Amino acid sequence: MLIGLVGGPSKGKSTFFKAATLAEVEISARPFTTLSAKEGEAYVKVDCVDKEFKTQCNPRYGFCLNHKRFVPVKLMDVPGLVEGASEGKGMGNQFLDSLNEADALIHIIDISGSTDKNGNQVEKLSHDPEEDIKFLEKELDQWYLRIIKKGWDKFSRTVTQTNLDIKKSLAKQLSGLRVNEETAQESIKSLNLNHNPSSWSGQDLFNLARELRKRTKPIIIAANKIDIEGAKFNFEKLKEKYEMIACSAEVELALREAAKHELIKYVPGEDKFEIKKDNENKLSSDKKNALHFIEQFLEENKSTGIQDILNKIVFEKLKYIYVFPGGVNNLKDSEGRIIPDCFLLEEGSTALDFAYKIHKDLGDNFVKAINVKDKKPIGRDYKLKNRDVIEVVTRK
Ligand SMILES: Nc1nc2c(ncn2[C@@H]2O[C@H](COP(=O)(O)OP(=O)(O)OP(=O)(O)O)[C@@H](O)[C@H]2O)c(=O)[nH]1
Ligand SMILES: [Mg+2]
Repeated sequence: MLIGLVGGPSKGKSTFFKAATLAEVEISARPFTTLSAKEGEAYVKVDCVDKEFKTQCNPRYGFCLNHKRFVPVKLMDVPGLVEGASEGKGMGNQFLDSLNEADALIHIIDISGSTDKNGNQVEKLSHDPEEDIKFLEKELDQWYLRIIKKGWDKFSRTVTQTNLDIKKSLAKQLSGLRVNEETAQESIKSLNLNHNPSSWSGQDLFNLARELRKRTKPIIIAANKIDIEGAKFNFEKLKEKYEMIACSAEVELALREAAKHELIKYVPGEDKFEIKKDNENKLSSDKKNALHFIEQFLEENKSTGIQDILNKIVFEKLKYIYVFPGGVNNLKDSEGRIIPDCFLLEEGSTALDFAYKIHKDLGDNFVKAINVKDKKPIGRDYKLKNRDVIEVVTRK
């Protein structure tokens, strides 16, 4: 799974990326700091099943803190987008194509209104963040349209002349945008388009681009820089109209770095942190003040918002579920790790899909599965539920 971070320059994409992945990336108030796309590992946070089994897991990937399991998902940081990016303005459009692979997008906006559309610093609350939301959607639509238009004449002629199945042909033509037959079919239907693409107008193509973009790249808006005084005013104003979560990438980054340097204990997504005992006297007054500010911020906002955004996009927007492989009498792998894995699967996945997700051989030789929690057998078509622990029994 890949989640892309998008938005105008200086809105805080790289700060969000660094806070979520702790990867080294450059952050600065100068617009266009990021020059190329970069991938890193972020995490969704789930309740680990280890507690239910009265044990402590040892994840192979990700980590587990206080029985909260952090399961890896790929995150991508990209350069800032400006108006006209789809026509090559700003950093151009080449990096937009690197978002082809993204399952969903997080749109980072500066809800404090202290950066303009080109990323320049301005008086706070002076730039209307709603403009950024509108322009980004438009740029993404134009990006899809550009790809659709590539080779469109030949494509539409062939489909019309040889009477090809439109949903199949469209899915094939736009597979780079992750358009499948179902998405193609639903989009054509919802736009009331006929099955003769040569007759579609320019407006039809634009509508199709928009429809496909919405279906293949669900978006959550991250209302960033909520820590800046006055930002809440903008947030309250816009939250009725748009689906957005308030966040402070900067506060999350400070917490994650302090935890990395073992100054504090912090479980990402929580509303509190703890200064490690022997550190209390060693902290400089600057650090103490910063931690005090963060403490107040968390008290007021309940969390930095970063984890909420990642979880919401994966579990609510993309509707993934999480399932653990395990054995009825043994939760360890061959290297002694307890409940080493946790897999993210699409809603509706079956026991057989799960077997294939672990290994092709497990799928090919699938006999049955066992629900480890109640030790009952389940068939290949069993629909998996969140927090299931499943043992796959094979022929060999
Ligand atoms: N107050 C506050 N400042 C933030 C926050 N997030 C980012 N910033 C600041 O905003 C500026 C831009 O941050 P970046 O993360 O580099 O922004 P970007 O969106 O990656 O910018 P480009 O790479 O130029 O597109 C930096 O000075 C950050 O310190 C936040 O949550 N609160
Ligand atoms: Mg950046």
